Amino acid sequence: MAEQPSDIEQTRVVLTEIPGPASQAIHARREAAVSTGVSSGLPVYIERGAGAILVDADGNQLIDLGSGIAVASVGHAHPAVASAVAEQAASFIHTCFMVTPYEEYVAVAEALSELTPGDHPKVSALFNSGAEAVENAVKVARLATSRAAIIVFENAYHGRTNLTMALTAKNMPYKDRFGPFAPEIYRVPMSYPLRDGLTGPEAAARAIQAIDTLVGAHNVAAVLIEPIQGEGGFIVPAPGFLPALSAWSIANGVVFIADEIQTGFCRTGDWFACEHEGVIPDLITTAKGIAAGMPIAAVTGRTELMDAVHPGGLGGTYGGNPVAAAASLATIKVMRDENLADRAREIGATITARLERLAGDLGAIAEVRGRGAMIACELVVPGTLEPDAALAKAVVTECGANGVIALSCGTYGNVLRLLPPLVISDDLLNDGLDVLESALRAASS
Ligand code: PLZ
Repeated sequence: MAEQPSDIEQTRVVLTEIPGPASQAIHARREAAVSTGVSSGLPVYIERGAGAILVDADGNQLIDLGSGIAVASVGHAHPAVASAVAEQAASFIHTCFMVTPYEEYVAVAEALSELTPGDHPKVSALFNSGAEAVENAVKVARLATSRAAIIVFENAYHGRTNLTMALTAKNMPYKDRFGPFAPEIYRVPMSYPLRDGLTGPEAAARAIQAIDTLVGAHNVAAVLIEPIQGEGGFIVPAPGFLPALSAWSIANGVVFIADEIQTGFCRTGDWFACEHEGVIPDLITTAKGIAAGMPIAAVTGRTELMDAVHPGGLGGTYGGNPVAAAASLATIKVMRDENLADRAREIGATITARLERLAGDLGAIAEVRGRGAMIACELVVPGTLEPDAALAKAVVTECGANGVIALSCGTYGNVLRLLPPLVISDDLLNDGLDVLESALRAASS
């Protein structure tokens, strides 16, 4: 199938109020049909997309600075991914790998062995969502070590299933009244340079002391950590924190699991965020950017850990579905061919420079942080470190009204985060940032 260039121009176009009348009409139907338990940040109903532009039901062209939460890294409806999906769907859609396997699954596992950090023998198992990958990494670590305790961190986000709710830190909206939660999960302090002022080794010593005191190293199956925390506020641990935890894990027979579901696949300017400090995880969980929006996730790790599991111990009906696997292979090829890790660094440099200039003018920006095309600013009441969630919310709303999709995050909801598609042009990025900047200036004045 030929790769059709899209007819959607990479420019922002605002034709109506946002959400416009067509979106509002669909929204009225939604209110009668969809649970209010599922909410949408910006209820514009999307009809088409290309690159970094989403087109809504009213014909508005929105700049996507969120990539559907770090998923559409190669851009929306990339022609190579779209044709891989169409070709695979026309060929066969499903067999269940546990019933009759197919090559695409194997090829994704091969790519993961090659791309993930470390040149030790590795194998993968494929799943449908990030949460499912995290659950399975925990299963593998517990079985391989015959230990139960899992160490997680303040501000962590690992999913919404029962086990992953227990692993996730924040109560609202993820956990409130959904318990009881899974046992043997222990939360220890994270390195959060803005708020703890500690060096990486100091913060690691604090976390390790908590583990030794509260749990005992010999009871610990795994340390599970996002190398840069995503939902928790784009918190970049101080240099040395991750290497110290990794070294402690090795010394104590503890499985070090990097949750790279949000940070992986070129987002931070490397294939994986762990690479930045040369950390080699025993197991790594991936999803999101791996397949540009088709649901697929993976656990990749040391063969001796992964293969400790009895045959049939891991699986699921759809895990590594052929269409999603074909999308993943096409996505990885685009990332390689278009050198998107380097592009992520350029995007990060542009965003950081602009936000830092703005931080010079606005006391509300306590810190600009992140890596590659995963950049955030933390908003506070000027002159304090008191989180200002209302300001973050006002800015996101104002961006939406002007045709820019921006996201907030953070345990305190006070962090504005930028995760643009890595194929965004400089012009479009700067237009989006102009809107964001005006919104921030207006809302904080
Ligand atoms: N681990 C590090 O970022 C998903 C969730 C949004 P799933 N983050 C976005 C929301 O409110 O549900 C995520 C992540 C990290 C695990 C997950 C979970 O991935 O594919 O959403 O299950």
